Amino acid sequence: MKIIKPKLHYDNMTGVLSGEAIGEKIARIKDMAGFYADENSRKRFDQDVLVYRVQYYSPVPEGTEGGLFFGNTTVFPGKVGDEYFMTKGHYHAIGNRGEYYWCIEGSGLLLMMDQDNHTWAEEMLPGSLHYMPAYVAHRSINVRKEPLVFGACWPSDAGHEYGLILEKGFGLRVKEIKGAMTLVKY
Ligand code: M6P
Ligand code: ZN
Repeated sequence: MKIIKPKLHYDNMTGVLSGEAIGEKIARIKDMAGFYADENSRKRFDQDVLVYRVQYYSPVPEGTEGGLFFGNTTVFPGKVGDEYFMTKGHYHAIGNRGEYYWCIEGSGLLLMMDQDNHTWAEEMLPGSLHYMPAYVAHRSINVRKEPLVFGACWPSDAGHEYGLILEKGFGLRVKEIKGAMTLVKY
């Protein structure tokens, strides 16, 4: 019997993937319109600055029922006004799909929000594992001066619903106020 060599490699220390069918998604300041409280500061920023980068393995086409995607996200350090760099945050387009995150490097907060806008935060630090239940929106925030790197695994038909986040916000914002990380209401 032929033993097949692995087609994919995952670096446990850095979360970096290599091999076939690996895609990349990047978000720059210009892609973040409407997500930060201070839209004027965002507009004044160098629009090409990277806020976060996602690298992910897609063994099946997006939208395939029963498949899984596996990736890593790096949220770079920085702030728009007094609000830390973060991912856009999303519900799943198919709401009853869950997801796992695990923190690899750096530290930050994972904000989660249910459908009634009830919002809570979990600390992300190397080794922390986070289960995001169905119907719960998720956003990660880098609250330090080093990159925040975390892994993720999600169903290939989950999809991303950003419209609702733009419309109703995320319950809480994470800002640096008088030098300290502070959670404030939207
Ligand atoms: C993780 C996964 C991806 C998501 C990415 C960035 O890698 O949850 O599905 O796209 O984080 O998050 P967002 O799409 O909310 O900006
Ligand atoms: Zn998700």
